[in-house]
Amino acid sequence: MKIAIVCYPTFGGSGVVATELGIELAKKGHEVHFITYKMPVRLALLNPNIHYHEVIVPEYPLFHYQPYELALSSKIVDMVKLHGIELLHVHYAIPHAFAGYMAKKMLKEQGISLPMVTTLHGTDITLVGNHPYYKSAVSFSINQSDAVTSVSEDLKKSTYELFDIAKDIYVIPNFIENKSHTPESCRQVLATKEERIITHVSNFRKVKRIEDVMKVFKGILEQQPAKLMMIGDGPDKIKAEQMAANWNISEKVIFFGNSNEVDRILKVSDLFLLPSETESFGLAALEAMACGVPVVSSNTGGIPEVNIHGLTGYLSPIGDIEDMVKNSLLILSDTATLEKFKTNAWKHSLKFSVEKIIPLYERIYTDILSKRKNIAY
Ligand code: GMT
Repeated sequence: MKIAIVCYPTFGGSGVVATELGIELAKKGHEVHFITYKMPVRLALLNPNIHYHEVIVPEYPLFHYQPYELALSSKIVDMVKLHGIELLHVHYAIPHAFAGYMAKKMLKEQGISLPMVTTLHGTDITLVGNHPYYKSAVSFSINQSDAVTSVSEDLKKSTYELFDIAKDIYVIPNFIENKSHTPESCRQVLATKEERIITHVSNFRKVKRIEDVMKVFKGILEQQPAKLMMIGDGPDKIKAEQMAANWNISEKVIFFGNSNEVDRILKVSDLFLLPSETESFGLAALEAMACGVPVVSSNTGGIPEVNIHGLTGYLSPIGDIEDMVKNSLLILSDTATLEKFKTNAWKHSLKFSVEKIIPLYERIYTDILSKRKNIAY
């Protein structure tokens, strides 16, 4: 199949899922065309089946807002015609599903049919899409998609509750490449033998409740020698740095920024913290589990579909620091328990392996392409 993928090419979960999906599809022999405003961060163009087309939005002083959707939909039209692309898969409804719909309409005028799959990732539904300024356009473009997928049962439920959706939504969870969870030798660089390594990875936005990460770590540190690895960058990072300084624990917290060595750090970690306000899936938690790291998280959104209470880690009510500290100490306090949680986390992550999940997307592509064959344009 010749598939175009539209996504946000940044460090966000939706961009990571879209990029990894494209890479896996290319490995399986599909021709994949990424259409984005920047090269996706995890994309390497070493596979001859992977193509990248940059969307350029010319700056024009008359426009207060540069019309990205217009440039994107034109680029989709041009690339579909040039490369004979058969199917469009947009990740994140805003504005990709809308731009995709416009491209579909333009192509239809020229006798070309372009089926579109829209994957909902969470923030496009629960945090942004539901805003009155966007709601009508988001509902419309979801309903105009040929197939709609969501990354968790919880997100599917919220989408039906928040929008007027007439389409079936298929749940296809986030996925992960199988990894060995054998610790690497960099452990001693990060912490002493006695210290447990606690890790958090995110874009440090308000929804991630970075202050809770810091408070939980402080609670753990009062009972147990530990170090905190903070990976990623975003608006609330400064707050975390200030909290560490105010509590005189700066030497116990390492800020890595947007590191390319996330897996290496995860593989030596003992616990992953994800106290988010909301999380449609929690890809970061799954990435930690795949490296053999148990998770202490909030029990919100789709997280309980990934982190299983008492097996792969623990779930607590949002903002319940005391409970999160208690749960962290339950996991960390003795080596046998920690090893049991680590193994469980790794084993459970296999449920979300690429081999299991990619065929679910392929099945949707095949279905909508075969339906297209029966439609006369
Ligand atoms: O979590 C973020 O801030 C990034 C966001 C995104 O839109 O890229 O992630 C969302 O999509 C991920 C991939 O499907 C999910 O694993 C995340 O849970 C989801 N984030 C939220 O719902 C807050």
